[in-house]
Amino acid sequence: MEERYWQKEIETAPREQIEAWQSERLIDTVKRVYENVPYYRDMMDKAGVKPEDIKSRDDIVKLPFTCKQDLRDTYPYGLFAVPLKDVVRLHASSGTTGKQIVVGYTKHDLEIWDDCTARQLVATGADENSVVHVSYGYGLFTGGLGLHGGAQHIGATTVPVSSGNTQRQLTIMQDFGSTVLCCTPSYAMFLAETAEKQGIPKENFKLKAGIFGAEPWTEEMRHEIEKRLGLEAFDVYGLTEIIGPGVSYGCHAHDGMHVNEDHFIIEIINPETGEPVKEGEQGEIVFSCITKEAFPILRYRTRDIGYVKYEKCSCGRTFARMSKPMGRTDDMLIIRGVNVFPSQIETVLIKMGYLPNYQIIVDTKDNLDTLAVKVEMGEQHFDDVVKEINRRESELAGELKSLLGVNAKVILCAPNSIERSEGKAKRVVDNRKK
Ligand code: DLL
Repeated sequence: MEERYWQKEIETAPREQIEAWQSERLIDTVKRVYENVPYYRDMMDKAGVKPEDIKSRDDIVKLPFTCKQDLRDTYPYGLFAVPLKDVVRLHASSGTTGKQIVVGYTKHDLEIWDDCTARQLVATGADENSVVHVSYGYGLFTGGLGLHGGAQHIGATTVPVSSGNTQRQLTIMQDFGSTVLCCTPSYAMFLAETAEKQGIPKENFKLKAGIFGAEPWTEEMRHEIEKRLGLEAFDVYGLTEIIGPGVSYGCHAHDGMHVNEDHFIIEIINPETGEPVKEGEQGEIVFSCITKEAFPILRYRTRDIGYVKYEKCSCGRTFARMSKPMGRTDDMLIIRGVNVFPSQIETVLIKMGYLPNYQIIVDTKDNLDTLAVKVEMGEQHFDDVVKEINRRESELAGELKSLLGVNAKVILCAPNSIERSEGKAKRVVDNRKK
């Protein structure tokens, strides 16, 4: 099949061209924020860097980092670089602790965003004949309106279903002939499960592609969803602070996500030292926005862990590819000194034939951390005798121990006993934080 692009000349531009765009746009953005955002001016003055010091994209390392705390300190509009009258949309992210963070978009920013998500949609094969079913939440969350904008931009028939009401989602998907499904991977799995339970064969759906993101998920889960919904599943990444979904996008190669580098500069740093790491090495992902007018955040520390590579992709795109983030530094659990990401546990569960319906419970006993993993059994296992269930539990515990290097208590539980989410799944209960 011939590869399709939304903006071919940009998505496949030579690396020198991409870097030239980045240099020119970074210089301009730094000037703009220095002039218009007192908070940035102060930060740059404190770091002893002036706009004139930024002569190319390589000088980005001279700029100070921004982090979530800066957004909280300037809540709600303190980092906006244009007057509020030019801001046509606000989005916000709730976060688990502290105040919301608020971001703004000018008309031009929304056009950029539409292009970013349009590139994702077209990379999956979508076009004006597609029926794009958007089940990400609409509202202050960027998922719904982000994909919605891109879908309309490419002229697809856009179905703004938003999240929730699973039964209605399944009916609409069948009756409206949805060809592209956009939602979190955990919700895609739940839709598949519910359809199966109701005896709806996957042939009743016309789905060709799924655009799933907003939470960490594994390659194993991607295959599982593909099999169960009969579609090709693509990974999409983004965060509210940068633009929302469409910061980077998956293609048919499924080998990393293409960063929209004409709008964002990606860096990978050592989270301890703040120094850049080598290409291909894992570290904290940092983004700078180089075309946004209202909220052009620079060197934002995402706390997501991943790596980047610059070689040309087999799809023809030349944009850098970032790996699927394995989680945020703040999602990483430290169990008796060992670092554990929920996604590593998910990999083992799926490999061992379980569905990714699980919950990780961390606690302390006698001042030692304990790790328990509750996993749902499939209907086929549920009739098993206790002895067989015990055997399965120890088998899984053994696999987890060999991959993670820590002991985990595995509790197999009844099908449907773990709560499903319509948005981002809550996988971890850490009772140590109470
Ligand atoms: O989740 C934006 C989004 C909406 C992305 C729809 C993709 C699809 P936030 O709520 O601000 O924004 O959360 C951003 O979610 O820093 C990552 O930790 C995580 N995340 C997003 N996409 C992925 C992904 C939206 N594909 C945070 N894989 C980010 C892993 C992801 N984690």
